[in-house]
Amino acid sequence: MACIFCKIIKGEIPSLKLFESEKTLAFLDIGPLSRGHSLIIPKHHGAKLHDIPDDQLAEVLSVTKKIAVAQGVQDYNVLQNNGRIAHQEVDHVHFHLIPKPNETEGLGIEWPTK
Ligand code: IU
Repeated sequence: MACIFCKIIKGEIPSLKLFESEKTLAFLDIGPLSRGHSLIIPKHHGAKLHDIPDDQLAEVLSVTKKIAVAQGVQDYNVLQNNGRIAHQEVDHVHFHLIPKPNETEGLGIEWPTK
C-alpha cells in the first residue's frame, strides 16, 4: 500500500489524531498553514472527490464542522483539491480545515506549530 494517508489510517505512520470513527479520520496537517490546520479524510481510499461514496463524504463534512466548532474559531477555510493542476499533492481525498484565528482567540489546545 503506497498511499501515505492509508498508512496513517492503519497507524503505520504516526499522526496527531483529532477524531476517528469507522469511516473517518481527522489529524493535524504536518505542514500547517495556520495553528490547528487539520485534515479530515474518508478511510475509503479514493484519489478524487468523485471516487468517494456519498455516506463517507457526508461524515467527513460533518466531522469537519465538529472540529471547527471544537476549535472555537469563527473564521476558517475548508478546502479540497482534486488533481495536480488544482494543487492536489496527496492522492487520497482530504478536506483541509484551516483556522483563521485572530490574536485574541484561543483554540483550547496547544497545537504544534511549524
Ligand atoms: P493537498 O491538498 O494534496 O495539496 O494537501 C496535502 C496536505 O497533506 C498538505 O497540507 C501536507 O502538509 C499534508 N501532509 C500531511 O499532513 N502529512 C503527510 O505525511 C503528508 C502531507 I506526505
